[in-house]
Amino acid sequence: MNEIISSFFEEKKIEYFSVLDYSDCREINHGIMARENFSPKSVITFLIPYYTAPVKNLSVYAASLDYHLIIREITGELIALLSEKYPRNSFRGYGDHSPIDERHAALIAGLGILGDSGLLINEKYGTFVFIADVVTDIPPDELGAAAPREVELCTHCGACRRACPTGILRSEGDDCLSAITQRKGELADFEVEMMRKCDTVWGCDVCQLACPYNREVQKTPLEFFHLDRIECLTTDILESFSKADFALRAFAWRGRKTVARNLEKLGY
Ligand code: B12
Ligand code: SF4
Ligand code: SF4
Repeated sequence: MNEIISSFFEEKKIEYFSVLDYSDCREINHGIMARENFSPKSVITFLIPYYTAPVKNLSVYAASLDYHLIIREITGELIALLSEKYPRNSFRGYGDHSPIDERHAALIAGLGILGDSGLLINEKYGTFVFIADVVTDIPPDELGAAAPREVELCTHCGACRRACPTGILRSEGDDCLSAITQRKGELADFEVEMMRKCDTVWGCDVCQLACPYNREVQKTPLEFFHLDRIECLTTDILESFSKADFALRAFAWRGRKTVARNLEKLGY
């Protein structure tokens, strides 16, 4: 492993990272690299643990400030550092909008195992990790890339499948509750009822909370996630947000209307 990369992550308190050959990754958005006229050769993949504490009516991730902010900060700093050493090379940082399947990359990098919940499970932080990546045209051997590993699977205990409110994990439902809470426009009565039952106005953590690998999940060492947490989102809190405050939240990308609708439907 390249020394610059290892010491950078150590300083940032990021314990799980690896370098992969881009060709070992699974491209899910073929357009991105072509549009940018960029020929990727390596991927630096890493985990951002985010568990803080239980939250009342939100997914744990949505209680903290928008995780894209910290992903942008970390990938930006890493890119600046690498650009000094490799001035002729190009870099792109991603988290969510990556050209590759981020779970697949983290899995073949050995950063965790694949759960039946569809999520990557890390040995220390359970499923409560975001996956981020920096893609570059530096050849993989120069960065000390690891060979891809076999994907290891969870114990298939079935707890996540049984707990899933929509049945999507049992191939019975059409949509994940996380997606339902984020959908614009009208929601069907049964969808609102599911949100009420799971007490969520944004996201869904049901399969994660049922998973035995999350029983002793460690809190994130990253201060970012402990700052400005919302314990329970209400209409009053939402209305008190200035435009700038609202923009710092993970649910901001769908606009105020969608979140306000969910709060109103659940009587918050
Ligand atoms: C679109 C999307 C969603 C959609 C659709 C989810 C979905 N299941 O694809 C919605 C809005 C529903 C959603 C919800 C959530 N999401 Co989401 N989502 C994404 C996004 C942006 C793209 C996913 C995608 O389209 N993948 C491509 C499709 C084709 O892949 P797939 O078939 O679903 O993936 C499976 C295979 O690749 C398989 N697989 C992998 N390797 C191998 C190898 C072999 C040999 C085989 C056979 C299979 C296999 O594993 C994958 C998981 O089952 C990713 C970021 C990214 N760029 O990857 C985040 C991502 C997957 N989401 C994430 C999170 C945190 C969530 C939520 C927990 C948020 C919440 N609390 O509400 C929920 C969890 C829902 C769930 N149980 O999956 C994290 C997952 C982190 C982790 N620990 O795994 C990601 C990686 C974002 C990130 N940057 O960290 N999400
Ligand atoms: S996030 Fe919720 S609805 Fe989606 S798969 Fe997990 S338990 Fe099912
Ligand atoms: S709840 Fe059980 S089946 Fe589901 S991901 Fe966790 S270990 Fe796997």
